[in-house]
Amino acid sequence: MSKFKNTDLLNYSEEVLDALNSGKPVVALESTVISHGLPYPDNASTALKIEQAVRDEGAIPATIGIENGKFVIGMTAQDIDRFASVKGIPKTTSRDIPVILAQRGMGATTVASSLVAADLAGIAFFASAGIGGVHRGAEKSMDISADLIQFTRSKVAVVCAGAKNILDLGLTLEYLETQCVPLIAWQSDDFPAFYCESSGYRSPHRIDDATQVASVIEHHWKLGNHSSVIITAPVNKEDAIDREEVEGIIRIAAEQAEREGIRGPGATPYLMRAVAKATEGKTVKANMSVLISNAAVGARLAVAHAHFLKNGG
Ligand code: PSU
Ligand code: MN
Repeated sequence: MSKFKNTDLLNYSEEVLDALNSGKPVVALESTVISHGLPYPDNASTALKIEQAVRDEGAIPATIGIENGKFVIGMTAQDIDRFASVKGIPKTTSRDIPVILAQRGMGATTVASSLVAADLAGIAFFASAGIGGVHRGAEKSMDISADLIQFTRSKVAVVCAGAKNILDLGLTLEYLETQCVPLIAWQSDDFPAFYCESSGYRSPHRIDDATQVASVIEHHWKLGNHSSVIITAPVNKEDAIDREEVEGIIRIAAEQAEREGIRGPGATPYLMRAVAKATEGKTVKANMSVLISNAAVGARLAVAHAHFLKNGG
């Protein structure tokens, strides 16, 4: 018998279940980035490299998706190839989960829905490159990613490179503050902007020591919060893109989205594609680099957290 909840909804890989039962560090990973974030076959090869980066740091990867009425907690290479190549897998955010489960279809999990699964599965860490946020013009469109709301509900440490500056990062930071979500910049001063090293905004906290990050996470949970702690790590310097360089491109893409009436769940994929096209793939390369480097940071912190717990917290 597993010590975890609602296991009838969870289809664990043997490796992930073994790791969780023996207190080994596990890092949950999303699948929207596979099914919607990058073109095939780059998406499949990147997902495998992300998993390898987690293993290289001594943790076990658990790529998450939905299939056959259950969350997949730990995809095989064949699962990853299926999520990368099958057309029309719906982008599944938190509110879509019950529908996709009931219909027993495939679902590519976003940051938000992956956190729902990780929390149920008993996985303490999740890593991705870019979280959703408050969209530019949200004062009119009210487009605020469900990722931000889910952070207030899921007890998971989230390692990311901040959010893309297709969003309003100032408002995103305000929202996280209002919602009491701790935000820490790992070994840097600023809130990063995905493939840009800095968003231009300072992070409220900087921590350079992995054990201290583990301690912050445990303090947050000991305080009774059933919510996330966000830890940001910037893209590697050599793959970083200049903020000014993308700003003009984003402006044009956002105006075009507005003209074409692109709203709702299609907005983020639309903007990401438009920016990738306008930078002739430069952002795609940076995208892959930051996905891999963030997974490595997530794994390193998950390893430190597991040690911290073994040493009595
Ligand atoms: N940002 C990226 N790449 C992505 C996403 C965001 O740079 O692939 C995906 C993530 O799965 C994230 C989701 O959770 O988009 C947010 O979508 P929305 O803004 O519709 O909530
Ligand atoms: Mn949205």
